[in-house]
Amino acid sequence: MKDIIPAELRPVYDKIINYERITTDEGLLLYHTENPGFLGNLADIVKRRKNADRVYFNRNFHIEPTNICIYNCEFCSYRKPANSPDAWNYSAEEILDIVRRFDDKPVTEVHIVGGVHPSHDIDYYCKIISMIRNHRPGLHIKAFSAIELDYIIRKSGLSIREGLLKLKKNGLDSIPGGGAEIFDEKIRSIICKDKSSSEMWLRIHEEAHKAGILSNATILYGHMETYEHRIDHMERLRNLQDRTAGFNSFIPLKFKMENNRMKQYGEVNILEDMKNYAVARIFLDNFPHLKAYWPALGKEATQLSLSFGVDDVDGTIDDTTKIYSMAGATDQNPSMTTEEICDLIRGAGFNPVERDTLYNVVKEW
Ligand code: V47
Repeated sequence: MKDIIPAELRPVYDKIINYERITTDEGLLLYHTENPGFLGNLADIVKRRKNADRVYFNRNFHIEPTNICIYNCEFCSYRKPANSPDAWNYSAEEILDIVRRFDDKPVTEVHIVGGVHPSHDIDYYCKIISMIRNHRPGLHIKAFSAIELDYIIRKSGLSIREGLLKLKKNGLDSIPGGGAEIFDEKIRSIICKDKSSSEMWLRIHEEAHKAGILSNATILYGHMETYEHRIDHMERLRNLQDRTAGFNSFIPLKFKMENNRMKQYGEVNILEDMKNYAVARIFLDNFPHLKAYWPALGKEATQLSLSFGVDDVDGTIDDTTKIYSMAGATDQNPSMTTEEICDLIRGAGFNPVERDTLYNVVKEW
């Protein structure tokens, strides 16, 4: 492999091979390389050190309590005005009915994320999770983005720590990675101007980690941001992870352009997606897992991503999320059986491992 390394990348290559952390400038150098195969090989080395030839998935479903939202992000295809015939806002009982539909299925996780509804508060959120907890105690509740948490905790008058502990007491197990978008303040002020700040997103995750609640992190890439912005985003995450070690996985989310106000940016091509996974895997040396969220990326690109550092494809989903279908994703009713996921993973030369949310092994398939 050494013979085919582009000259300008030799020092970075040596660092990676020697388990050394790369700098932001070196991360940028990787983004600018025109040799995706080389990047894939490097990311694969890093991935195998962490996860050998395992690729993880889980059996999960989503609940999206509402698509009414006080924020109006430019990239969002999911939000609807409260008076729209396409708007919804479920009661806690309706949410429990969704959970009941999975009573006879071996799911291990419910993922709950929605809009920031103006009338929701911490008591509504606590009610949802305590009803689910009582109904199905073994189900892991991964719920509420930092954006929803910021709103309901601020409204409650509690400190972030107190709010998180109250939710934890009612059954919250972990926090998903949504709402991070792009941390760069200038880009954030253009694509989601009134949303919680980057500082607040990072603070909520830090407080969660300190309170014993693990979480994920995302980036929304492939629109108006530059490589510098992506590296800056990942550096802020890497710094936080150095302090807390509370992130499980990093999930790059490719911008999808349908039915939102950012269509003019188009969508990046598959090589750019793969390059982004590879650089993320190499740069985020303290993140145990890198996830390709298949409902957003599509099944074939997800399979390819396994050769670019990805070790997790998320879950069975069972047609329970609309965020990406509304933004034009290929899979309009995303659902995969366990067998289909295992075939996808094996087809790329890896061993499928069913995990729970915290990456404990449920079954090696
Ligand atoms: O924060 C919204 C993104 C996120 C679009 O933690 C869009 O396991 C692309 O965070 N194009 C929500 N992206 C989804 C999310 C997530 C998904 C799967 C797993 C986990 C996890 C978290 O979706 C939002 C936003 O960044 N998003 N609209 C769009 N048009």
